[in-house]
Amino acid sequence: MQSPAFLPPVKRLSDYRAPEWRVPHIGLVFELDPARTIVRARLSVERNGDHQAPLRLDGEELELLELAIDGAVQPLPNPGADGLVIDLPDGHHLVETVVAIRQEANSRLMGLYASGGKLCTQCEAEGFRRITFFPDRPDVLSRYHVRLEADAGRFPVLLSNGNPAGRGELPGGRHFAEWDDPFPKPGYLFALVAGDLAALEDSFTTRSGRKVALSIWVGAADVPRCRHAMESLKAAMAWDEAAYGREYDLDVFNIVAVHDFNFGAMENKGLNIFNAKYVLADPDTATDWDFDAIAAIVGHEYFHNWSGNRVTCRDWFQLSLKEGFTVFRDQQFSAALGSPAVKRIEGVRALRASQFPEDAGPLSHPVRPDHYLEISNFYTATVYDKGAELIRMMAGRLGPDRFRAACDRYFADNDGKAATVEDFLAAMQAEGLEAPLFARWYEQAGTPHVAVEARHEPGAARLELLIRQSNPRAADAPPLPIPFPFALFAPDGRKLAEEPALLLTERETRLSIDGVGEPPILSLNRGFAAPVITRPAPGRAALSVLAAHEDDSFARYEAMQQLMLSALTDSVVRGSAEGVEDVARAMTAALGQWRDDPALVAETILLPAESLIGDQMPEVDPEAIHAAREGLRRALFARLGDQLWDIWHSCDTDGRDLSPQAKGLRRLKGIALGLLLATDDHEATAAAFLQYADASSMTDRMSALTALSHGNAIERVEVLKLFHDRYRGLPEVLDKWFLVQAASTRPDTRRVVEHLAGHPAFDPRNPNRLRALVLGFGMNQARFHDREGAGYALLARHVLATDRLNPQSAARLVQPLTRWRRFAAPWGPLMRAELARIGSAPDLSRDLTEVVQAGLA
Ligand code: B3K
Ligand code: ZN
Repeated sequence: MQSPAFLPPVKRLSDYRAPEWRVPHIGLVFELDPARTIVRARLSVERNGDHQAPLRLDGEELELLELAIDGAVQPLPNPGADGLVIDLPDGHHLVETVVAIRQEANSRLMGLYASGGKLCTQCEAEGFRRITFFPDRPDVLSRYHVRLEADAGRFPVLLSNGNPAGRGELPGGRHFAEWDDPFPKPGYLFALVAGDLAALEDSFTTRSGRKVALSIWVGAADVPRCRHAMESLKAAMAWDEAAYGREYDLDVFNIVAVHDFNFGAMENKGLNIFNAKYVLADPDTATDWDFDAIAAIVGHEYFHNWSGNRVTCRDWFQLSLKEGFTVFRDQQFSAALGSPAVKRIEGVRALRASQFPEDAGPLSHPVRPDHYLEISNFYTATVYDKGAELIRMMAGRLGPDRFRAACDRYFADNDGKAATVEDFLAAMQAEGLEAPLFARWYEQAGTPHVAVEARHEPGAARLELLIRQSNPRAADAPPLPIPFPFALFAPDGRKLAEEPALLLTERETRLSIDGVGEPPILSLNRGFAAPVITRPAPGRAALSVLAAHEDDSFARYEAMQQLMLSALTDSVVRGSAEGVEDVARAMTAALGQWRDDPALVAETILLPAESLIGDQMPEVDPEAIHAAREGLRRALFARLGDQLWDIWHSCDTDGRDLSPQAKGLRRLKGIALGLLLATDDHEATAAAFLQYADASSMTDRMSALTALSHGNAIERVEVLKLFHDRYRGLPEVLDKWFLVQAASTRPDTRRVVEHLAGHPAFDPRNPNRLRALVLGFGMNQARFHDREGAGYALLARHVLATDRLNPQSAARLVQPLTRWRRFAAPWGPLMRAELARIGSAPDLSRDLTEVVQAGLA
């Protein structure tokens, strides 16, 4: 493989230095124009400490038109590839620049760009330097005053951060708006939006009596579909006051939805910008999953106002300080809105589906990484989701009152500052947490393993436990503090003992429990208290007992999952169908309780994804796994058909009913339908078609479409056409149509994906569409991995084409190939070859280079 001609230097946490210059105030004037925007910046700069270093301003793809120092126009310097270096004699100066930006050529969607006739920005992590010359690092905090000028007809709405500070007419049909943000912030939180937008408006009065005007801005036709996002926002504002004592601090809060966006949403101060997919919803266009995701993301971005904006990060290595904490906060919020047990199950499933494999693969890194090439590659499941698990462990250890006190202290001590993980830990320690131990979790990559050996002494009625922790990725690293609650059950299901507060702190822990007269069944890491892998999994007899009798709902779910995984891995490795009867029995019992808690039963009976089955195997054979899982589905259909039909007939809901109960019924109905379609059974395909046609919600419509999408029934073709024709005008809904076909396990899926890449509605510049079709296919384990490597070649073509347009997207798209080491021949070697071919292409972006290099190393 040819090495890249140019590799920018690796950035290291250990190289951190305080900024040499501060910028207490910045004034910005934007002369917005569809083709070429002029940006005038006035920076008051201030030397930070006793040194002679020049002022360094980052800048990228900016055309410098003017430079003035303290009012004196300077000869135009030639900016280097990454910015301006200016020698300044004194301690305080005024630096003024004028630059031009050609935002219509911006397909990276970083900095100022155009989306559907609107102009908008994305600055995190390093996009502000694509707008103006500035020290673009999170520890340089400034007060912003912004003036936007634009054509009044084309851009009637002009928004920026903070509070409105004036607006008026200008000659030539132009107008202006001014915005003032009283809270100092780093450049990554800057935002502007200009366009022809309409708002859903509402208000929220904070507990101290501040009336905040709330607006969600979209195209006029979409205003009615913003109601759920607005209700979610108000709920989030009230929840943050009640749960964390955090109040909103500006007079206005604006959300804008755009269709072209690199990720979910962005927490810019007072002006959140959202991927439209996480704003627009009504029962006809959004599934229950979408409704929940909107509430979670609206909450997440709102919660950043404190965990991220009022207290920001000193440097990007501290990213989890705001992201892990804010994910934890949004998880608590979602739990409060729905069922805590179901939310926990969903959270752990997501962690195992993305973070565990990441931590076991070539992109593994600590929650606080110590180096990176491109920070955009570190907005990962590890930083977000494992980061949230670390906060959860600390919160659990302190208990609600002391955790709240510790958070209050953290916010009070660091308000208006750029903080570090150490600052957070110091606040936790002040309330009694063993912070130096928990700090270790931030430094170590890899998922820890906890192995438990049990010895029962019947004579002494004693159980001896030897518990060993290890981290295969960091063998020499110090042991971690691991909360490890467990319980003991008798074979008849009685609970014998419970240990809710055990904290493992050593490599080996020995415990002796008296009064245990019979050999018990161990239920370990109850509630998934720690993000670890526990070994060995209990045998199927023990799992059947736990699945039926555990009183911790997560542990009951876990036992059922383990039972299914055990049956599936046995079938893959030994071709044995032995486990099926145990699964069928446990499932029959679980289904018997569906009326009590349909959502929980739905989670419990959900078959593990093929990728998760692969994660349990020494090496992945995608064909054998697919065959085993299909075999189990058919066996369950044969044994449980009557019960499943009964559920399918009984779970009708009104699509407008978004209560947890109604959502649970729809979820259960969808999962039941999926099992009923394990074969191309006529009655089942007819039922699916009927469900599609009669659906009063997108949830029912989508579960029918998904269930049909894998089979051969003619109804599949028909519902795909109906769906396309009904939703062709709504991009965030049409994405579902692309995804459902890319995720189909039908043998012709790759050819379908190739065909869809030529569909007039496929636009590789749109991240949502690209993700739906191409990443959707890359994550389809059964069909991405064909024996000729044609799926890999398809992905590679899209990765290389995308890299020219949007490096962040390309670096995400390539990730399925980086897992080649886990796959058996012929797949693994073919994946590696394709990855190497991508790596040898000329002029790869820094983003893609970093991921490909790590994948090949
Ligand atoms: N903070 C942003 C993510 C920015 C991603 C930059 N590559 C959204 C969020 O986590 O809330
Ligand atoms: Zn976030």
